[in-house]
Amino acid sequence: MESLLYPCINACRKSVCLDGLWKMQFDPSSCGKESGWMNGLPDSFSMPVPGSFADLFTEKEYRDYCGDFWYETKFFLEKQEGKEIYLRFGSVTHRAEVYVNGKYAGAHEGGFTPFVINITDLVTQDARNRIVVKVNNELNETSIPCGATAVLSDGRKIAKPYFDFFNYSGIQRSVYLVFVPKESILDYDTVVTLEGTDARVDYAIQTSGSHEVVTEIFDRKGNKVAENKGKEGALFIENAHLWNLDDPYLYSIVFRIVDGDQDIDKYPARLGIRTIQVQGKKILLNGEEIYLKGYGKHEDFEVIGRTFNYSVAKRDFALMKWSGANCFRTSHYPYAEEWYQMADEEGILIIDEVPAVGMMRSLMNFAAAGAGGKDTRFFMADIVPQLQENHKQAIREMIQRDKNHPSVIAFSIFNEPETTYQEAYDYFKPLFDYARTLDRQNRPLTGALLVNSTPDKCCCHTLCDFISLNRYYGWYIAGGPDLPEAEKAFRREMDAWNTVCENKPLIFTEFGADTSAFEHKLPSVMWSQEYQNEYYEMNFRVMDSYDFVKGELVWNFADFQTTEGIMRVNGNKKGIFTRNRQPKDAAFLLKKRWETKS
Ligand code: CKU
Repeated sequence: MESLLYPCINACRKSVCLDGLWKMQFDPSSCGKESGWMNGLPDSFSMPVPGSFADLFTEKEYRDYCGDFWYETKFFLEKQEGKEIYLRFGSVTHRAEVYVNGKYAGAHEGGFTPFVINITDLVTQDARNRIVVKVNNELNETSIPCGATAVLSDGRKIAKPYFDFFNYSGIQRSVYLVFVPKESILDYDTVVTLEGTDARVDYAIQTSGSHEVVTEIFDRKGNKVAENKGKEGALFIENAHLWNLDDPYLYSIVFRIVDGDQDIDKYPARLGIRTIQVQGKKILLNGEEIYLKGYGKHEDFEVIGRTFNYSVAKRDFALMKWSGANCFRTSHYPYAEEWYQMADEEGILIIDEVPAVGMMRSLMNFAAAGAGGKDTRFFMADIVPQLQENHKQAIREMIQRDKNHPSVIAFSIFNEPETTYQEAYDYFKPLFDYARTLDRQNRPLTGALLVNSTPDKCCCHTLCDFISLNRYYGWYIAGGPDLPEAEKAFRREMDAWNTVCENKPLIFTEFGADTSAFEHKLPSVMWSQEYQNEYYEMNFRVMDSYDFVKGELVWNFADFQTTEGIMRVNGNKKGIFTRNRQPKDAAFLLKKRWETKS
């Protein structure tokens, strides 16, 4: 198996970060391969890695470039004794083909999860080595996320996403050389059970050999609190310090492969002692009911696009906490791993979403290629096998990467697909079943449902452990002066969910109104800050009247970049904060509500 463990440095392992200024070259006619670009790019410019290339250019055709493009870097490799050498990409959007010293090393489909390639036999030690990556950012109906690729009359390709965020692409997350012993730790799982004031931690470790494994847990002061031997077993912590929202206490868990008193390999990680369950209409964290408050987010910021930046992320966590939020959804793709590490530290919950967005043919998915008004069926026989394979892979990589974070409380398997035909159920049922086999913590699974996925018509909500709705009453439906009508329609729909939710919680994963940070108007009009407040007041009034509503994640944390179009004004403006992270009026309304709402 491929190990997706985050790189670390200790006596047994090493990692070298290859981030920096790489070379890049566009390949609009896809001639790079036959022209031998794997041996070096003939006419390149410099490009930061990690980075989303789009907003770094001043030329429109480069910002919107769609097709093949190549990256290259060189690194000096010191002499290594007895180590396997891997190349690890945090993400390459949407697909990559990797060459080392001119030779094919491996490929990966999917732009939001890491992949590793064993390059031990391809590199030369004590010498400089060349890495070349062919990247492609085209969308189609079997890619995750879904979309189409249009060809203009001059032959240029243009991405037509079936989703509402800019198709940022490139080598968007960090690249590492990872050096591990021949016999190494590949993966691990932990499952917490609370027994009174004590905790039981069941663990399972996968290694590439058969030597003994030792697992130890240390508290924050460095005292050893539990130890066990074997690849599977249980550890017991007396008087366990729980991981909670107001006190996100983290233990360290250290896995070692041992040979007598010698360590063959060692991998240290953080461990939060917490449980998460759905019980009847309740969501329980450590056995106590919680109400989810927070945001749907994006990885999106001025200039850097989707590149992870610690300072931006720190500011986002500060704003989330300031507003009284306790949760965010990684709409619409798994974020950089550092987001989850920070959420563990900050005590913020995450609903982790796979990039399955755009599985719908309609105008609402913002697709120029969409067939609005026609048959909206999406899961047709010609695309299902390939789509399902890509979707399965994205689920597997997300769960493998993120399963051990205490902050991750649920996995979202889709965002707003077509769900009103039996084909949709037949498509999703095996994916939910598959996800359940991957998560030993048996976390709740969900998926965000679009407005036409009503309780009577939706075939897929039965697959979800809690129901997640994206609803826009007062924006896409009956906005402005019709707001009272929106409230009535919203209540009618909620009355219908009431019967479905007799024994299941429901949360809102999206609701929001586009709002200009520069518009004020009394009385309000749509797009003004006053209207955003009235919109939220109405929505909260409705949500508060139904006891099965157990969470509200507003859309969106901040304004974000999208494809150009008549529905968007230099991006989506539903942010509670502007794109540069300053509050709109609604931020204060949310803060007032969330500081007391439980
Ligand atoms: C959001 C029709 C609802 C689509 N939903 C998905 C999300 O990605 C969009 O940004 C709504 C919106 O603002 O329209």
